[in-house]
Amino acid sequence: MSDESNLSGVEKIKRESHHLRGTIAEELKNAEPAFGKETEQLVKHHGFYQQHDRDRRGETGPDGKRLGKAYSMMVRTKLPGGRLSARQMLDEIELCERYGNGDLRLTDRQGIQIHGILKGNVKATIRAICEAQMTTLGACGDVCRNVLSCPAPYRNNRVRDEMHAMARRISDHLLPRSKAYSEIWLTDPETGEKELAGGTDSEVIEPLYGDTYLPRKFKVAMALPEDNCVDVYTNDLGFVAIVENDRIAGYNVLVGGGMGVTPSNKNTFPAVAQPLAFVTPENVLRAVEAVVKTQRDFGDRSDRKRARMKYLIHDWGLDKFRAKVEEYYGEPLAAPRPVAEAGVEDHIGWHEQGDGRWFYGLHIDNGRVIDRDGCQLKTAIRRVCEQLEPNLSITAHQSLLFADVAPEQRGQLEAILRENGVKLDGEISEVRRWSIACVALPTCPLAVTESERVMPDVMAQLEADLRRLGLENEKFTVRMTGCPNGCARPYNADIGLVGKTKNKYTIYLGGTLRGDRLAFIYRDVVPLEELAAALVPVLAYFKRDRSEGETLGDFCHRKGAEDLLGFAENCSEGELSGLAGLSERP
Ligand code: SRM
Ligand code: SF4
Repeated sequence: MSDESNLSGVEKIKRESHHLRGTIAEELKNAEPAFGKETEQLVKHHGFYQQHDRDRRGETGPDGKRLGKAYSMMVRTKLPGGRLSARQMLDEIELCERYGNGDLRLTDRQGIQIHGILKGNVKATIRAICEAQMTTLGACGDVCRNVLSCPAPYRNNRVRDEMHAMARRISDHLLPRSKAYSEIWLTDPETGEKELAGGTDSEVIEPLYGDTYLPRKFKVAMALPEDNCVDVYTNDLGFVAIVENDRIAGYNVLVGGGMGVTPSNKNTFPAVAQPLAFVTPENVLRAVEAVVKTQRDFGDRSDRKRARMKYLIHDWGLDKFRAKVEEYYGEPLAAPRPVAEAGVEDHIGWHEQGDGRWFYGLHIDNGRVIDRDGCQLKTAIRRVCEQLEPNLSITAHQSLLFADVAPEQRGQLEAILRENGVKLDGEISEVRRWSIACVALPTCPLAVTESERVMPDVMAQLEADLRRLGLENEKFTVRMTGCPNGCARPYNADIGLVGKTKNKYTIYLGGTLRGDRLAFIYRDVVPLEELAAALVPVLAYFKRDRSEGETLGDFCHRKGAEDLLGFAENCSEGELSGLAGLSERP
């Protein structure tokens, strides 16, 4: 248990907030463009972040004086398993145009973000999201975040639906119970009347979380052994379904994943989750509670850099952690079942659902839903939703699935995409399909450099190099972030590009598509313009020395950093050119 005298500032803010109320309601009434420092921490639990436009830093007014920060809010919708209806997607699009900066951002946790909302419009935005039967409650803050589950709408057996239903149950179970959310966002300030349902009350206000909620964010995901498309190993708590006779017999429980690193603190590190136990479906919520209580009571509340559950497990060891979880669970936990974890799908392109209908996975570059010259992606999605009314789901790769499309509607869907300049799956390179980048500049306050905005150029260079090497059909992940916090999960990718300082990146290699192994540092402080070139020797070496069927990540893992660097330093230009046709490199 944490020492009361040593609590971090955020712990005190939460404790004194009267269950997430603080002075949010009062501050909403004033004309200031921003919330105060303490409220900035609290509003995260309600599903939004206070940000400012970093492109506009240092702007001056007509008098030549520096203007203040251009504040706005980013509101995040939480969608368990990433599912939403066409109507809900249309509502999100309308909201980003009415109150936001005009585009949507699909996240790698199957959520939706609207950026650029002025403080005066945040209440209307949250109300509208709730009116559309979605929520922002707990999308951020020290609680359980969006619960991930495979978004593919296969209907030939009930496995994915059962898993999705369980993700919803976990998500509902771990919602904050305080009425603060409905009071502040869903109640008429004049009459005090509650206008929309939301938030429940009970005698004990937060029976699970307590007055100070969790020490830090808490992430849960559910995956299938043959399809870890949600990257289950990067979560605090993961569930891998054990399927018998087309039904889920239970889940292997994984604990302690997490990506964030603080380079100045050598005691911080990324971790992939480890197997803890096996539970049957009826015991999942009990197990979730037991793990959450263990982290609630023993997670570090003095140092937010070491407050995630991965550090508790590291400091205690898995056996001590399991023993404590079992105390809360009330009996010994069964050992995890042996399971061959094989694959990962991105669900892009056409797939028969198993009920005569189809789903189409639309790759979206870094999740940004925007109309640009030559590619009217937002318009295309709007038209598909209006005309075909498909069910939708967001993938953990920041992309979108249109579900339940009748066979005779397939042509119409493709035509809408084509008319709006949106590329179909066959026109997108393998490397682009499997790449993601975090938001970074200009909205993320923690970014030290660019990510989403430069990723398309890095992709274009890599696409050209891979073509020259004859490796364009290789399947591997490239994930880029604008700082070491790891939002695009770069530390378990085949190639991770992590922002180190302005315009410079650390290159990680040797993770895997399956996501169950950490990558190592290959090169540090590499300028943006040299990233693709720095990877060419690795790709060329892979082409020459890979064993049959070996993936890029497995090859790099086998060789290790020293060997890869040795090859890069010693191979002659001639050898590289021979392997890669690099004389043609522009
Ligand atoms: Fe993240 C903080 C964006 C997934 C680890 N993340 C942030 C903030 C909110 C910056 C801030 O604290 O002010 C970023 C907002 C940028 C913006 O302008 O939109 C941000 N994170 C994102 C998103 C949008 C990235 C994306 O491009 O998709 C993802 C939103 C997911 C969602 O819908 O909930 C997002 N963040 C992740 C993931 C990936 C995942 O969860 O699967 C991670 C790594 C896994 C993990 O949590 O360990 C991640 N974000 C972080 C961290 C480091 C946490 C840590 O333990 O050290 C921070 C910083 C923090 O919490 O202090 C952070
Ligand atoms: Fe921001 Fe860093 Fe997360 Fe990218 S990885 S969104 S730069 S916090």
